[in-house]
Amino acid sequence: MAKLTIPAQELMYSGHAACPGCAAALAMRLVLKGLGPRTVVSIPACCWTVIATPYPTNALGVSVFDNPIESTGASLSGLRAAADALGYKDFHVVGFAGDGGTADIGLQALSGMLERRTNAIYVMYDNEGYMNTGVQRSGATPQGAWTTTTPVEGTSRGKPEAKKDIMGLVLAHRPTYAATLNPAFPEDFVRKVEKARDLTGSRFLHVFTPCPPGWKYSSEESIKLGRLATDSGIFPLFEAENGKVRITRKGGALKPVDEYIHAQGRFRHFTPEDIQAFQAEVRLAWERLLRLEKESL
Ligand SMILES: Cc1ncc(C[n+]2csc(CCOP(=O)(O)OP(=O)(O)O)c2C)c(N)n1
Repeated sequence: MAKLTIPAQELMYSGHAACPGCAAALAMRLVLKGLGPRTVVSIPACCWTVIATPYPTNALGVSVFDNPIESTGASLSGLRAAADALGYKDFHVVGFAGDGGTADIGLQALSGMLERRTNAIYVMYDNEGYMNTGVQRSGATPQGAWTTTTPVEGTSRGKPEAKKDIMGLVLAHRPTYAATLNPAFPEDFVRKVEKARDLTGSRFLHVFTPCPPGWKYSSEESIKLGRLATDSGIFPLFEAENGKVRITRKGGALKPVDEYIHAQGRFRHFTPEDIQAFQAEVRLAWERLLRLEKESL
C-alpha cells in the first residue's frame, strides 16, 4: 500500500471565512503543512485576506503580514531583510497572492524580487480571476471564459484574450525553483513545497485553485475539476530547478477537455467549435512543455 507522506500538523484553523469547496483554502493548508510554524505569510488584498484575517481574528497558526495588492514581491524582500537582521534561522518568508495580485497588478514587484534573488517562496494561487471583488477577468482568466467584465451577451462571448503564460514569465528570471501544484494531487503538492522549503533563493509556486462561485460549479466538485485540469493537460504539473524542467505527472494520453469544459457554468456558452479551439491550444501548450523538458539544460 502507498505510504501517505502528508504531514499531520495543522497550521490552518477551522472556522475560517473561505467559501465551501474553496481550493485556495486547501492550498494554504497544504503549503503550511509543508513549511511548518517558523513561517511568516505575506498576503495582499485578495480572497485570502478575507479568509485569514477579518479583524480581530486570524485563521493561521503562523505570523501574517497584510501587504498592498501590488507589493507582495517587495514585501518578501523586506521581510527577509528583517528576518536576517534579527538573526532568525530556519525561517520561511512566504508570499500567498492571487493571480490578479501576481500576474497583473503585482508583476513588477514579483519581477524585482526574482531578479534580486530574494530568499523567499512566492505562492500564486490561481483561481483565474479577481474573485474577491466579484469575479472580474484577470490576465490568468482562460480565453472564452465568462466573468462579470467579460459577459456573454450581445456581441460579447467571454474573455477574448488568451491566458497569460505566468510560468514562462517566472522562468525567464531563472529562479532557484519554480513549480506548478494542484491540491487535487496532494502528495505531489507537499513534496514540491518541501523541496522549495529546503532550497535557498527565489522560489515560485503556481497553484491551481478552482473557485465554485467564480467558475460556477457546485462546491463538492473542486477536486474532480482539479484532477481533470491536470489529466487533460490544461494545468500540467511540472517543476524547474535552476532552469531544468521536469514534468511530474505524465499519465499517458491526455483526456479530452470536454468534460472539464462542460462541468463549469463559465464555459456554458461554448459551441463545439469553441471546445475544439480550446483543445487545440491545450495540445500546443502541452507539446511546447514536452519540448522544453527535452531541451532545458
Ligand atoms: C491597488 C488596488 N487596486 C484594486 C484593489 C481592489 N482589490 C482588492 S482584492 C482584489 C482582487 C484580487 O484578485 P486576485 O489577486 O486574483 O485574488 P482573488 O481575489 O482572486 O483571491 C482587488 C482588485 C486594491 N485592493 N488595491
